[in-house]
Amino acid sequence: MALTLFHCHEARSMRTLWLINELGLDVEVVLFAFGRELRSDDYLAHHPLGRVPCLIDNELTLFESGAIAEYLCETYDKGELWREPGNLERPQWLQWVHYAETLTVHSASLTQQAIAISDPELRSATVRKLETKRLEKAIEVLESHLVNREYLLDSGFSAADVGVGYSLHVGRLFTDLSVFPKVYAYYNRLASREAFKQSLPEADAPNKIYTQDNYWLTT
Ligand SMILES: N[C@@H](CCC(=O)N[C@@H](CS)C(=O)NCC(=O)O)C(=O)O
Repeated sequence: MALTLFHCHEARSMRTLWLINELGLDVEVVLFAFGRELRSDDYLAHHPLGRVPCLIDNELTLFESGAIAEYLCETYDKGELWREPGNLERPQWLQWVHYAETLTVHSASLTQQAIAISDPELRSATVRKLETKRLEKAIEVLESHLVNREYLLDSGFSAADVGVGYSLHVGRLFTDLSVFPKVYAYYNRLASREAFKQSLPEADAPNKIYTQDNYWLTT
């Protein structure tokens, strides 16, 4: 088997796993608990920051989910998920593949505030409010873009939807997506895909980062 993916349930590595599943590739998934396990010397030899995703393809090691998406598409896609250089939609494809991170940085910060910082005294209501607002602003951009569109590109589903779809999967835990009807329908369209479902943990899987239905009504 050529591909190995280092993964934590519903972390950004889900973006990579989902794309691999869309591409129908074989992969060995090495699953970590989200936390200290990522800082072992063995893993730091692959990813210098001890984060996920990290993908190994034979001699090649890559970390950074947007770059991994580009690499997987240009190496393994038969033309459906990729928009190759020269394709008229290439610039838009690149923009949305990487816009996924514009969304996810806010959810990552909110994850830190609501989950990773276990002592409530150390959490910041101000950071939480600010990051929620910034996440919502970034979702508003999608809401406008998705008027009369089913997917980010006019030509249809692509790896950009995988990247952004993952961001919404986590973003919906921190703000009510139904407030954005186009985005809500778009997320549900993506979440009904088999490859998406295959990338989710089992309901009772151990070591999940997110164990509540959402974090915007509580704490
Ligand atoms: N921009 C990077 C971010 C990678 C990242 O920060 N991953 C998080 C999971 S969503 C992580 O591994 N965090 C563990 C930690 O910070 O200790 C990417 O998209 O690959």
